[in-house]
Amino acid sequence: MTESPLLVAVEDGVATVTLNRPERLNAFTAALHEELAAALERAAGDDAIRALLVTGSGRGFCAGQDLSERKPALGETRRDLGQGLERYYNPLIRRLRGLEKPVVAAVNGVAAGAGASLAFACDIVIAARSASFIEAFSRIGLVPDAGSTWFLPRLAGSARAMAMALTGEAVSAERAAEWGLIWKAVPDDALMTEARELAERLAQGPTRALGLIKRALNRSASNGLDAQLDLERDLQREAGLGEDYREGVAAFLEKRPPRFSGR
Ligand code: LHQ
Repeated sequence: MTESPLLVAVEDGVATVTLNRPERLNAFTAALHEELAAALERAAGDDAIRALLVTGSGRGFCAGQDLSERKPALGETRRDLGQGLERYYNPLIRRLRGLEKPVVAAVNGVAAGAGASLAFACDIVIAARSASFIEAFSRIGLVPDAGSTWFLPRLAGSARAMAMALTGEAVSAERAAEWGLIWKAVPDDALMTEARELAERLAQGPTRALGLIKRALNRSASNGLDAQLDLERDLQREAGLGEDYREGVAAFLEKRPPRFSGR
């Protein structure tokens, strides 16, 4: 039996999603995309899942599109790569950003091409010190996709974004953290423990409020201050009606840790 390209395990409110094509550094195939889309749909609809942890098996995180699947056929002069983006990558990035639950990426090794985009689309990225981020697209005559041209300048600034995209040079995990591309770089052997602890902590948090925080920060990328102030008012109204707000305040006043239900 062939192994599934995606492993999903749900424990303590965390769905751990492991890209599982280690012999190809977890490069994306159509089958991997289909399984990832199903896992994200499930995570969105299942109240028992309150945080996601995305990682890769083996020595890589994700090497982007599996190039052997997209190789132009002999004699073929044109191939519409936009179709693959429309069908798989763009919905993936939209699903991750739109999922109103925290998504942690544990980048265990190289994240290249759309694999780097995948990491940048997650909410909190922790990387092993030996990991690296490569905007590999220009190396093969392509343009950064799956959100990279949106994420990079916002996370690292336009000078770094432009140099990464034009040169395709690898950026180490530590430099990525210095630049603000990711949350932090940790020793390789601490990666999974740290990432799991973080995901578990988030899964015990006020899930509804965490989802609204995510929505607010995502919208701030395109909103002016006035629109953002209005949005904060609306979201705070919503959060203030939640059970978790009542519990948070009660726990504070009673000097005890809160027990959030996620509602
Ligand atoms: C791979 C891959 C891979 C297949 C490693 N495919 N086998 C594109 C087109 C269409 C529509 C939508 O959007 C996209 C988005 C994209 O993502 S384009 C960018 C695609 N990705 C790349 O160009 C990266 C290609 N990979 C690499 O440059 C290197 O593998 C990196 C720098 C990631 C890692 O280098 P090494 O650590 O030296 O590993 P390696 O190259 O030896 O790779 C290990 C194996 O994995 C190797 O197979 P082999 O049979 O020789 O052991 C590679 O061929 C295979 N592999 N990436 N994307």
